[in-house]
Amino acid sequence: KSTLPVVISTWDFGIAANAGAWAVLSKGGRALDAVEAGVKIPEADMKNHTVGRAGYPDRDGFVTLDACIMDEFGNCGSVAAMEDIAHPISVARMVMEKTPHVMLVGDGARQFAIENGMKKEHLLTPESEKEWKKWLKKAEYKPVMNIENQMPGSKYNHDTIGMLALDSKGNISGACTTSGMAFKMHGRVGDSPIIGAGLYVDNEVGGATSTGVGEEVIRNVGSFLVVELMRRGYSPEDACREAVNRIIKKKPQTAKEIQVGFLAINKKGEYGAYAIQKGFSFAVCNKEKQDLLIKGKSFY
Ligand code: SD4
Repeated sequence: KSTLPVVISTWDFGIAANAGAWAVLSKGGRALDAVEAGVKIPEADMKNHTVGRAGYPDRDGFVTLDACIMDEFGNCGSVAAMEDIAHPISVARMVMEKTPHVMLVGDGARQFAIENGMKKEHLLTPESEKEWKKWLKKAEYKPVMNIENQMPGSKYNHDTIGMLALDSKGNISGACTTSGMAFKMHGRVGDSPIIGAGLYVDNEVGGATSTGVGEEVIRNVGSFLVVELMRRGYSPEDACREAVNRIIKKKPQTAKEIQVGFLAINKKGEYGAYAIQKGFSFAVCNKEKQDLLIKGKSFY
């Protein structure tokens, strides 16, 4: 349970991202502005290889980014498999606000971003390129569980950032952004830019977001499921646990080998999380404490 305003986000790099959101929320700003400002921090972080600039490329060497955003009115915008633009979350917001559409992908998303003043940049850093070349030697695609603990220079290597905020008026918005699974197939899109899978908010109920192997989240329409369970009276943690259980029940063998984590908040500011595997954490920021990190519970 938390006082308003409040912002929560996935993984320990969520602490820095929450600080960006808090700068907006603490001044009475809108949740939508807060989540955009917040997730732009890991998007810009050169040490973070799973979100935005400096993200790991796909197996053909292209950094392709996925992001989506959703506000208290149910407006949403999304970009997928977009190259050369460092802040996909801002492009997703422009899709939401400036077009009649919800989702733009690939070249069309990049073209729209550039037409709207975003800078074209080379996003593959020498460090990420080196990791990719190392990977190419075996070219074995096996998503790494809790990648943040296992990659070299580990402190800043994390997965997707999903963020949910309630502003001082009690309105909710959410954002989700990622470079997707490292060394994925070219053109692969995960759950993160898909409304209902990687992110969902409903101003009557609350919001949810996810991280981990996106395929399993898409199959179960994970974030929408979590929100609908909260609508039926589940606490945020119980709703996240039920969504995780669904994934495990459908594919028990797969579930043993992968990580998926859900994070949720309801309109009262109560929050919770649940993951398949140990190692998932989330960051919470409100008036009382700005850098709280909570270990998510897990099935295994
Ligand atoms: C995806 N959910 O593209 C994202 C990536 C992620 O751990 O969170 N990886 O499937």
